[in-house]
Amino acid sequence: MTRTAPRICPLCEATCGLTLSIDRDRTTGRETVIAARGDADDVFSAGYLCPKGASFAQLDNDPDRLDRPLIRRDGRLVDTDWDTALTAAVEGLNEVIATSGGESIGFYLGNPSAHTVAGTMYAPLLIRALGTRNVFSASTLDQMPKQAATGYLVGHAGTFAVPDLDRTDHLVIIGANPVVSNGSVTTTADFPGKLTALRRRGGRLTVIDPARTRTAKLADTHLAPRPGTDAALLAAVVQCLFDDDLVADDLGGAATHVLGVEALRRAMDAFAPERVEAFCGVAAADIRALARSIAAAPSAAVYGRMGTTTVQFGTLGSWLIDVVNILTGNFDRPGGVMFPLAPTAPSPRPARAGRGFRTGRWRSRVSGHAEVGGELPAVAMAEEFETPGDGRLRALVTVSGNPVLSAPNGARLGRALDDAQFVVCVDPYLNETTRHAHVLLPPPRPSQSPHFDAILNNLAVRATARYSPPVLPLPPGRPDEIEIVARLILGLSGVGVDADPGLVDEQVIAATLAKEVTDPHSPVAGRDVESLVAMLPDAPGHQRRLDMLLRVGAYGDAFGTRAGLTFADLLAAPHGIDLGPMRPRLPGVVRTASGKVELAPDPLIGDLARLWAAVSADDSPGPVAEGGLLLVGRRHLRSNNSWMHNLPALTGGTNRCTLHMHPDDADRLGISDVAKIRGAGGSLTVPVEITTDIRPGVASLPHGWGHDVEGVRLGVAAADPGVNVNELNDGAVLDPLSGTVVLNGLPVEIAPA
Ligand SMILES: Nc1nc2c(c(=O)[nH]1)N[C@H]1C(S)=C(S)[C@@H](COP(=O)(O)OP(=O)(O)OC[C@H]3O[C@@H](n4cnc5c(=O)[nH]c(N)nc54)[C@H](O)[C@@H]3O)O[C@H]1N2
Ligand SMILES: Nc1nc2c(c(=O)[nH]1)N[C@H]1C(S)=C(S)[C@@H](COP(=O)(O)OP(=O)(O)OC[C@H]3O[C@@H](n4cnc5c(=O)[nH]c(N)nc54)[C@H](O)[C@@H]3O)O[C@H]1N2
Ligand code: SF4
Ligand SMILES: [Mo]
Repeated sequence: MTRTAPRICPLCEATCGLTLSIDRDRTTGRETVIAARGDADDVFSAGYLCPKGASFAQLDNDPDRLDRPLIRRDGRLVDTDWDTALTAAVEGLNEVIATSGGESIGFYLGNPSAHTVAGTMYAPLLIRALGTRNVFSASTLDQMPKQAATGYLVGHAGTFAVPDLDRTDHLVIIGANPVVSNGSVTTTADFPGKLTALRRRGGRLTVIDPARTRTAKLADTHLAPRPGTDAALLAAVVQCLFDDDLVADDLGGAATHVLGVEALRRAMDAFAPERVEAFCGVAAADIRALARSIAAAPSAAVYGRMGTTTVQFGTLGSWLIDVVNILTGNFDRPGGVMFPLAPTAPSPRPARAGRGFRTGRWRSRVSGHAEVGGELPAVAMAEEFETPGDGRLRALVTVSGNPVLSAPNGARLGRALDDAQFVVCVDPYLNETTRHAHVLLPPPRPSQSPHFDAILNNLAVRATARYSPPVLPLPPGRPDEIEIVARLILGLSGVGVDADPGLVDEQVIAATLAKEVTDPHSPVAGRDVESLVAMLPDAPGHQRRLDMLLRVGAYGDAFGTRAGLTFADLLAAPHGIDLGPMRPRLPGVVRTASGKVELAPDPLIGDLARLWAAVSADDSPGPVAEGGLLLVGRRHLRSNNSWMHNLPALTGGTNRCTLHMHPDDADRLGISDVAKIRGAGGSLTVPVEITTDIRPGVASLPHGWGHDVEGVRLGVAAADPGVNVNELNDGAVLDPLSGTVVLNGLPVEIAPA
């Protein structure tokens, strides 16, 4: 017997709607997901899916996925029951807090947390319950520079402008490969289809990437710069906009909301295209043509991702991307870049000056790295464990992270975790990181978990409201991930791991509504908290919280005083509710101290000296040394960071851990099939694929491989382990404004093996 059920895909930022086929075993009555296809009725994705979504059933049924918690006894991880595991986790952490203080616990939040209700709505509360400022996440291996740049520009690090893909006339993609990644920090389903539609309506696509990626192959113009030089290239675009008088009149209507155009003009004056062309490896004429084509387009959107963030000048580059959008009149208007408004985002308030964005409110103990967005650099974890003294890390809690593979210094971190007093991991796999756990708490299968995109909706190119309830029931006594995290929180706050997990939600609801009713601009200003709480459904805590957020949000019913959304509407619409295209949101989104979009903030203008020094020191476009190349990353459509190499449907074929290099480099270095590659952190031997799809002087190697570690339970992945690219990287070079490590443009030496 087979039935179907809709379920939003949790595997990447595209958030496609899936239709799951569920089979019921006649004798046991047990239900299993057996297939997934795209949900044609989904209001956001209209049937799109990629191979990862299509293998949802394999992921759900992976025999290596842990069903029961593990606990360390006599040095070995063994099965235990939930009460024992949760109690041991809290006792172990409390002991560390009692002997060494809360600061001696580190917390690492990994990427899949952005796709779970537990990660988005409960993990932040767990951090608070731990009471530590040693918070690390995949953000400092990823988009933190974008957060910092946005923070300085609009005063808030979480308010991103995303390209209006459905309406733009000219899309400029820098350092991103959305045909493969399906888009990032821009949530849209079927990015490839959006690019085809752009071309079909007569629009232009420009791609800036040292590799001729699948995305670049669709472009009208492809520029291939030297890795790590985009900030200089963008500075030259800005210089050219000023110099050629291409700055939009009135900034396309945004001028009254923007400060600092003159300061910016002065700061960019030195970066003429002719001055940076050798450094960037892009002809001055091409840079000028790029500036002109953006300025001339009826609308244009410049969009940057990993290749612009995980580099030495990541924050400068992210800032200059939006500077170009602003100067060409493409900020906050249809066809340009716009600020999404999610259904659970607070209802818009009038413009007001805020406190602005600041970093360095605290610093890391060993290297003195500044806090950015409440986090310290992920690469600093190892030294914080290794270095004796007050405040030394003794314990780590991870939620959905695999930093031993995903971050530089992984081997060092692994050794540090071997010596750690206590490690708790919330993770479904026994992998390179979680094998160090003292207590390993596995969330249930995605089919047994609810789904709501509390974070990604804030990045969506079109607003929708969608919720997936669990498709399959949990076995009796089996907590879901929300309950696991909630019980840790209750245990750490002294209420007890056995308390009702819903208490966590009731506290959040009471605190949020207390603020709302006293805010004169809230749709529930002046109302009575208790009577609002009484209107929430008799339902699991996360659903009560979502109901509250929706009802005070922009599209909500304001608790019964206007027509609008409630959580019941989402339950009644299994394929989602469409809330329309993005709309202009200036000046309401601005929270800088001046109350304006600050085009030339001091920390960014200050960092230009570092960029200028690099431009002046190194005008040569060639490799750094004999055998020297710059290494960049590469993603594959059937891969997902470090944790999906265990599904047979996704492995093999072209999804291989190989080094891509240009034939000119291979000839020069005498390399045919296998190469030895050496970086500041170590060396690796890798199979080579020679291809003209990469710029000479640049090589690429994917990340997330290196599964040949003892003690992991990843049967399929271990059979084709690949190598861990992050072993080449000693993690010493960071973008100082964001604490983000350089992953793209890493200097390496390559020789025949
Ligand atoms: N060299 C190089 N390194 C990189 C990158 C690169 O481009 N080049 N990319 C970087 C980027 S962008 C990122 S985001 C990071 C990712 O870094 P991480 O987030 O640390 O690593 P992931 O590989 O995403 O690991 C995800 C972990 O979550 C677990 N997991 C999966 N689903 C769930 C779930 O539902 N709940 C819980 N609790 N756990 C779950 C998996 O088993 C795995 O252990 O890697 C970074 N590392
Ligand atoms: N299939 C698949 N999809 C994924 C993931 C995955 O692992 N696999 N990971 C997810 C995650 S966590 C993220 S963060 C996103 C990332 O999404 P993207 O950023 O779109 O993905 P990448 O493939 O890292 O693209 C970065 C591009 O930048 C180029 N590049 C490298 N250095 C430079 C440089 O200095 N300048 C310029 N201009 N370009 C440069 C690289 O050649 C590469 O093509 O993808 C998400 N989606
Ligand atoms: S693009 Fe693929 S992995 Fe991403 S949400 Fe859609 S089906 Fe899932
Ligand atoms: Mo990422």
